[in-house]
Amino acid sequence: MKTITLWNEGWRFAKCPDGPADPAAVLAGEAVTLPHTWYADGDYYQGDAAYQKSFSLTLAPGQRAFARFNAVDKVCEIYLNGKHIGGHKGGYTRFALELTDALRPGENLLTVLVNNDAGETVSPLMGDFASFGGIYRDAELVIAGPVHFDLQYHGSEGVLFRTALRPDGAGTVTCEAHICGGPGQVHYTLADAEGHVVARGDESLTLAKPHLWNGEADPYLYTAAATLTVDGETVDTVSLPVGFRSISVDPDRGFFLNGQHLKLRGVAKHQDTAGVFCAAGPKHWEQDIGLIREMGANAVRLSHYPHPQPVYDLCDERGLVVWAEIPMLKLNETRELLDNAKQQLTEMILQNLHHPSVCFWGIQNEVGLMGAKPYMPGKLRILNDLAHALDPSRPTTSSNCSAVPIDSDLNRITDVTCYNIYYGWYYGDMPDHAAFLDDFHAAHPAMPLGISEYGVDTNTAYHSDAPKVNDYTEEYQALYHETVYPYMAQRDFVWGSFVWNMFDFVSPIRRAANIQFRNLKGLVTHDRLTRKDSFYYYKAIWSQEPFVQIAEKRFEKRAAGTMTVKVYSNQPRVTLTAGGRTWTENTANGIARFAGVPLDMGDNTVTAAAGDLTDKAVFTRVDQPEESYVYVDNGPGLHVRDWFVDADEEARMFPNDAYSLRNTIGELLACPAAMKAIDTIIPKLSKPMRTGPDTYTLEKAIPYLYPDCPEELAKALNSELNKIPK
Ligand code: GCB
Repeated sequence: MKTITLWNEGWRFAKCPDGPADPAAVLAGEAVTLPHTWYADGDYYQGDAAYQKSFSLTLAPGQRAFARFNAVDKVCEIYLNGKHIGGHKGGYTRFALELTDALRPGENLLTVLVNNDAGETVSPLMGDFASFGGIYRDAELVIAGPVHFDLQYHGSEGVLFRTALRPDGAGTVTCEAHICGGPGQVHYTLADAEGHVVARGDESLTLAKPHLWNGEADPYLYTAAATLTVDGETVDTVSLPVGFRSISVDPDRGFFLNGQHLKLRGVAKHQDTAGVFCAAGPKHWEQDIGLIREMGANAVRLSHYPHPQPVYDLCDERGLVVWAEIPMLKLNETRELLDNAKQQLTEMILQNLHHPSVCFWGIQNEVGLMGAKPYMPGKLRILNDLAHALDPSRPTTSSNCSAVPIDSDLNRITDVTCYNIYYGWYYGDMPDHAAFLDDFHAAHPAMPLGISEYGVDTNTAYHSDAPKVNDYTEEYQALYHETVYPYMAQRDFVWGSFVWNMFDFVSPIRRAANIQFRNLKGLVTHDRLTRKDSFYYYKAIWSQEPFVQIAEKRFEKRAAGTMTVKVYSNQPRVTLTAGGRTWTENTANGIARFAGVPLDMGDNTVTAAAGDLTDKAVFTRVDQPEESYVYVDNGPGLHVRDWFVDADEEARMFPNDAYSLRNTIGELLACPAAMKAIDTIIPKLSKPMRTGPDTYTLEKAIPYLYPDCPEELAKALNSELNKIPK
């Protein structure tokens, strides 16, 4: 029988800035326990590193040993006793390598050389998140008998279970076993949630009346098991959770689960959590999925890469509809990159196709960010066809961005398509959502449209009673979500929407709102300790669990004599008590608003009640507006865009010894060659540059001087400036 042992203890680790370590030599490194990442805020090391583990292992005759890694970020080569035993390219999927032939009696030395450089051939090549680096999910030692299910089959368990519903309502499980080491007999069983075996078979399983997996309403799971026997003796088993459900997406009416319409109320999430970053574990995953369910979301986009297996398990158990995707965020012309994308897509699908929660395979996110290139559709079609070939049962999806016009071919590749839209944040105004959705639907009446991202950054320290774009206040984030979500909710043709993002997450290139290295679009902070006001907005309109929550509690100090108290609740009416007076209001769009509530100097306790539910807040009247609530941005404009450039590209684009957009306007005005380049490439800039303040860098000033400046033009100008030595 196969034994699987966690192999997380007893590793040594070292960064290797001078190049890969000698895999045959003992590593002088620090002792670490897996899961482990070398990422630290402010120390985003991208390069070579090594892990090493000494162990002894004696195998019985015929036994085989494997090292299995649930993820190594991002590329690794693995050696046993100095002998190369294999490698893996891609930081988010599982793989196993055989140790057997390189094992020796006594002590063995396993060396994992890891590299997390951006590179040009292994996705992701860029992104608004970290390639953290490390063996950051569990490692396992697997000892198998001579005949076993092939755990090297694209990192799967060696057995694939594909569930389907027949038109007569019967459930089927098509089983596909990959056996190593010789012939064997495979027998399959299906057990219900109580563990009773309800179907048996040698190739497939059939159940006349399956209990359906029905999302949050009833996430019912079965367990499918495969038993491998040789001469009547059991030599291997694999069991995986499965579920029976049907899904479809209609371009006019949206998503259907088991024939019933289900509007997908989604959020997106990255895998990192404060303190441990990507090396999160079960308690973090439980907490995250718990918060998503508490808010009442019924769908999650597990972005921008495959997440740990237990997270998909939790989604199965909690009834969340999952969008799973590969880390394809920049698509170049190289053959290697496409081959690697195919490998990562194959691994994602074959490792996850048993999960009933997974309903969409995402093949790309914003590859057209810098403009769709003619080679892109062909390459994406290859990925789309591969996804269909591996799993015809699920729709493929993709996310485009504002740089991709509605009529682009990139909107004609996957079964359903989506946009990441940021009207009211990076560009445009909040009401622009309506026209965009309607225009897309009119142009593509047969293409189901979803919104794969929308959101704004906020630092919960900042507050305003007149919130506006780019002020990073908690109140602007709330206003934005309250305003824009109804545009999507009211349109049946929008099959789903996914808030960007459920949690603040690490982005090493961000500096906005005085919090470094974070994208702050979360509804919950990175440490999961603070639910921002917007969280309660969604809870009010999505969750069935009765609650009442006074908004703006962190906006405690008030300088005016009255305030509008906003209360989020999923109850029809809310009563507010303050200063001995009482008001009652109906809720609309999850909000009850009480205008003109008087505030006395000092503390004012306000109580909101709906039935038995109550919530309390204290607002303190002060003489002067609280200065710390205002974000002072000493370089306005570009923070919100600066992730468009990744760290490597950044070093190339902004060299120290030549001019670039990072020079101040004053420096550029003083350099005739630079001004000649500006007058030639973006003549629109030259007048406002001469008349406005000259202390900002041109990069930060462009959105003000020429708000619609095409990114391509700015890049072209930057390249010309780079030719002028300082
Ligand atoms: C996007 C990207 C996502 C970013 C997000 C943002 O469109 O797909 O990775 O994090 O925008 O916050 O700018």
